[in-house]
Amino acid sequence: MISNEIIEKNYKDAQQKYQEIGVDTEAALKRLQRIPISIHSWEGDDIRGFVKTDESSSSGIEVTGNYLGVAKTPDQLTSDLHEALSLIPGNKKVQLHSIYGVTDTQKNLVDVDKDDFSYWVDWAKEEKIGLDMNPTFFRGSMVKNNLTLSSPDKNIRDYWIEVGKKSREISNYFGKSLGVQSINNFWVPDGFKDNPIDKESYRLRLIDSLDEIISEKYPEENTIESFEGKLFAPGIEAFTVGSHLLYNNYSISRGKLWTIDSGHWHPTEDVSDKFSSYLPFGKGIMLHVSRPMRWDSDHVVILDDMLHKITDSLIRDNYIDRTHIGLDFFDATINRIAAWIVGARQTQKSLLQSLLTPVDQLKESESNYDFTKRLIVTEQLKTYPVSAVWDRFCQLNGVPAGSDWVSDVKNYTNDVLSKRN
Ligand code: RNT
Ligand code: ZN
Repeated sequence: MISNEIIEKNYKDAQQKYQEIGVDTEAALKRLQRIPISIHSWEGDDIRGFVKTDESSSSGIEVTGNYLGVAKTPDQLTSDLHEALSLIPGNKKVQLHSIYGVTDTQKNLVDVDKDDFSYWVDWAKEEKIGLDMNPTFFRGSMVKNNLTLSSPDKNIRDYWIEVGKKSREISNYFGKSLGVQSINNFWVPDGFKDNPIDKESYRLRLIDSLDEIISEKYPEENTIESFEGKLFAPGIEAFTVGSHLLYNNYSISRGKLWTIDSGHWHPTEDVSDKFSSYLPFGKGIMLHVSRPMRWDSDHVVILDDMLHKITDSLIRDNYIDRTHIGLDFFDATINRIAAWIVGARQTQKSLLQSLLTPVDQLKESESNYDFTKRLIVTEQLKTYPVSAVWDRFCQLNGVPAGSDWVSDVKNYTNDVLSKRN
C-alpha cells in the first residue's frame, strides 16, 4: 500500500521537476479529469450479449480463452463493470451493443428497442456515467454469406437497416436520459473471403443502406453516428465493403464521425498519423483503442509505442475535444475485470504522459529548426516521474494508486467470480 503522505511527497517532488521544464502538473491533472474513457461492455462476457439470436457465432470477430467467471446475466455484467469502474479514476462511459438489450422475451435483433435498454439507463444513472451504443450487425442467421447492409438481397438489407434505425433510437434515448451525448458506432462486417468481381455494387448498396438509416434527424447533443472501417477480418480477407477510405469519405460528406480502431490497419501503419490528415476536414473521431498482435487480435491495451503516439498526437495537435476515446479488446485468457482496468488505466496514463510535455516550447524549437533540442527533451521526458503524478490522480479520484487495485480484484474474483458456474 502506498500511503497518502508518500503520494503527496512524491507528487510535490515531481511537480517541481516538471516545473523546471515548463510543465504545469496541476493543469495536466485537471485536463485528464475531463477526458472520458468509454469502457466496452463486451470484454466482460466475451461478446455473448443477452439477446439470444438464432446463431451464436459472430462474423469477423473472435474471442479466445475461458478464464473463470464470465458474466452471463445483466446483473453479473453490471456488477463486474461496477467493480472495474470503481478502480478506474477519472471520467468514464460504457459502450453497449444491440445484443445487450435486457428483455424477458425471446427477441430477434430487429425487435430490440429502447425499452430493452431501460435496465442500462437506470444502472448508468446510479453510476453517474454516460452510455455509448453500437448496432450489432455481426450476429444471427440474417448475416448471409458475410453480408448485411450491402447484401444483394433486399430482405436482408431491410432487416439490418431496421437494426440500424433501432440503434439510433436507443442511442438517442441514452443521450436524452443521461444528459451525456451517446456515440453510436457502426461497424459492418460485410466482405468476401475470395476476390470479388464486383466491388462497386456492394459499396453503393452499403452507402444507400446507411443513408436510409441516418435519414431521420435526432438532436446531435443526444446522439451522433460514427463509422468504423477495417482492412480485413478472418473469413473476409479479400474484400471489406466498409473500407477505411469509404468511411473516411462517408463521415465527411454526411457530417458524422469516423472511427479509427487501432487494430484495423496494416501492422506497421501508424494510426495516429491519420488524425491530422482527417480532422482538418472532418467533424471528429471516435477511437477504438485496441492492441493488434500480427493481426486484429484485440489484445488488452498496454503502454506501448502505438498508444504513446496516439495520445501524443491528440494532445500535441489539440484534438482531444473532437475525439471520443473508447476501448475495444477482448481477451478471455485473463481476468476480465483486470483486463478492463489495465486497458483503461494505461490509456489514461499515456494521456497523462502526453499532457506532461512542454508542447509549446517544443513546437517553438521545431519551428526554429532546433531538432537537437526536440530530440533531447522528448528523450529526457521518457524517464520523468509520470508515475508520481499518476498516483496523485488516483488519490484525487479516491481509487487505489500504483498496483494497489490488484488486491480488490483478487477479493472480487474469490468472492464473486469463482462462485459462478
Ligand atoms: C470489429 C470492430 C468492432 C467490434 C465491436 C464488438 O473488428 O472492431 O468495433 O470489436 O463492435
Ligand atoms: Zn472496433
